[in-house]
Amino acid sequence: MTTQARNKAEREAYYARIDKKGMTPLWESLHALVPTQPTTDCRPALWKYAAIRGDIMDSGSLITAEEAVRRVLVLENPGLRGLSSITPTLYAGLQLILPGEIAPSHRHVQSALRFIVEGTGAYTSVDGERTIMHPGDFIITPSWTWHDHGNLAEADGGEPVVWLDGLDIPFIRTLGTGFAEPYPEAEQPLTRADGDSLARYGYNMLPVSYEHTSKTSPLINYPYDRTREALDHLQHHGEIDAWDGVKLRYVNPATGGYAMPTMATFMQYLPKDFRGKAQRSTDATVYCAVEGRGHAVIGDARYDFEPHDVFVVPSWQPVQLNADEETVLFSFSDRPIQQALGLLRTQRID
Ligand code: GTQ
Repeated sequence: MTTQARNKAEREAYYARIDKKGMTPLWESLHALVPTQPTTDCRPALWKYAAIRGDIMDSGSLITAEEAVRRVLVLENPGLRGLSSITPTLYAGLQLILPGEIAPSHRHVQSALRFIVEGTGAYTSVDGERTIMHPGDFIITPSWTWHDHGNLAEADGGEPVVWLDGLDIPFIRTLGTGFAEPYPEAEQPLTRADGDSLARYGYNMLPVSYEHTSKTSPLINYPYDRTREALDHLQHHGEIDAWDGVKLRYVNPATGGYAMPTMATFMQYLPKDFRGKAQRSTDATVYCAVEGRGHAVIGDARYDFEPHDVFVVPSWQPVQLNADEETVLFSFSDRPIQQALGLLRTQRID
């Protein structure tokens, strides 16, 4: 036996011995554990809405919202199958609610965002306030607040409504801090008028007595018509950034920080024929196309998107956004977590 083979056999025997005692040698995995740059199981992926819309609608005849509690098709990253994760820290799913249905009230530590994809007539109630959903609205369910969803009866103009859920489920699972409980009734009582939080917090003013204690924005709905108006004004009169087009960040009006403590949300406008420069960042990002069409180049693969399509860009993979028509993209990531911990890195390439 060569010295090398003897060493190898000796080491394997040693590893087997310490394995039985719950130990493993660092030197065999050091470089994988502490990589020179991010390595991740998260892969670029695209869900074409046209290809999955039928499956979402089929779920409506398979199970009621009440029985399902939340009737959602989870978008699983192909590199993270079985983990209900679209990125290592974030969960995304498409939720369906039919006219007349109620998704019963509950609360949980996980924060949720809703980005409305199609349909009108549905609503969500958060902490005693009901807000009607419109396509393109960004709606917040803060950690540990009661929330139930409903949809007006067909006679009142209700139609199937689908929205994209974004939650910090994998992150909370990693921390081991998840608690949840059902509300004793299907719906919580409404204690505030529709539009209450918008009037209080959504007009660049705050009630004089307001003191912010929550980590989450007090505004529950950021309506699309206003977001769109801001983007439109800026694309006419402002600068078009060569990487991002016109990109706005949703804020907590009481702090100027992100609207939610664990998830950052953005909306951006790309002009027709925009060819974005490449960039990368350590926050894996989920995009949902709202208007227009175009393609993202992630690494060296091309992903063509149109309205309602969802795609994900993993940590540190170069991405370029391109538009063939005037395009609007919603996106979210765990950027607030990374920034709070001093971990975020971003790089504009070119
Ligand atoms: O609407 O409360 O997609 O609790 C996953 C878990 C939605 C919700 C999801 C949830 C919800």
